[in-house]
Order: sequence, then C-alpha cells, then structure tokens
Amino acid sequence: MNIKMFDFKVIGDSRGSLIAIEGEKTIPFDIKRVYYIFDTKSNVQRGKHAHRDLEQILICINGECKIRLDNGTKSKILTLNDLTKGLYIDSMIWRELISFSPDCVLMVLANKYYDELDYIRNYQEFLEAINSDNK
Ligand code: T46
Repeated sequence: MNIKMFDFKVIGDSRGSLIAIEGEKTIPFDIKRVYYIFDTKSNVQRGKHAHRDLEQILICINGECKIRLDNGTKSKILTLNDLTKGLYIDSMIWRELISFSPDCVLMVLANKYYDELDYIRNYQEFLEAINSDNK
C-alpha cells in the first residue's frame, strides 16, 4: 500500500517549538491546496472515498482521529494524534476517517486543486477501478 509516515523535524528553542513543511523538500510534492477538518461531531465518519489521481499528507495538529486505509487487497487502521508526523496517502487508496476526538484538527496538504470528478465515492466502483488498472 503506497502510504508513508513522515517525521517532521521539530525546531525548538527556549520559546517553544516550530515545524516547517516545504513542498518538494520536506514532502514529496508541491503543495497546491491546504484544508483542515475540525469540529467533527461524535460518531461521524468522514472520507469513505478514494482519489483517482491525488496525493495528500494528513497531519493531526490537535486531538486524535483514526483512519482506515484500503488498497483493495489490504486494509489497515492508523491513529493520528501527533503533530510531528504526516501520513502520506497516494492515489487509489480508499480512506475512512473515524473516532474523532471533539478537539481534533486534521490538516491536509494536497498536490492538486479540489476536483469532485477525481473522487470515487462508491466502494464497488473503487474495486472495479483497481482491478481494471491491474489488468
Ligand atoms: C480526504 C479526506 C481526508 C471543497 O469545496 N474543497 C475541498 O478542498 C474539499 C476537501 C472539500 N470541499 C467540499 C466538498 C464537500 O461539499 O467540502 C465538502 C465536504 O467534503 P468531503 O465530504 O469530501 O469531506 P471528507 O472529510 O469526507 O473528505 C476530505 C477530502 O475531501 C478528501 O480528499 O481525503 O478529507
């Protein structure tokens, strides 16, 4: 599964800490878009889709949430609760976000502008797209 956890360098001094993220340096792509998810209601699921052609890095900058990732053959659940780590997710990976703490702030860096046509929001359609790519 093409995912990777990046450990960001913390620049600390007597005043506190700072993390800098630079496109194509700290992370593997140029950043075209940043969005963040917050104030998520309890027991809500977000995501439930894959992207045809989009790379993203998810950074939980406050609180906690979990993410289930699925490439059509393997699935895993990761906890995001550390602002020094960024989860890279490549295209064609189904994701479901669950178990948001009330204070969760999830920041996402993306390599493309928003495009609803890039989304596969039906799991069966996702599996069919994966299988046709593997033919
Ligand atoms: C993802 C997970 C982690 C925009 O207008 N611009 C944007 O850049 C985004 C991301 C969303 N929207 C609109 C589209 C919908 O009307 O905001 C609304 C909620 O979006 P969505 O239901 O896709 O949100 P999530 O939390 O289910 O998924 C989002 C991202 O869409 C997705 O790429 O990987 O966060």
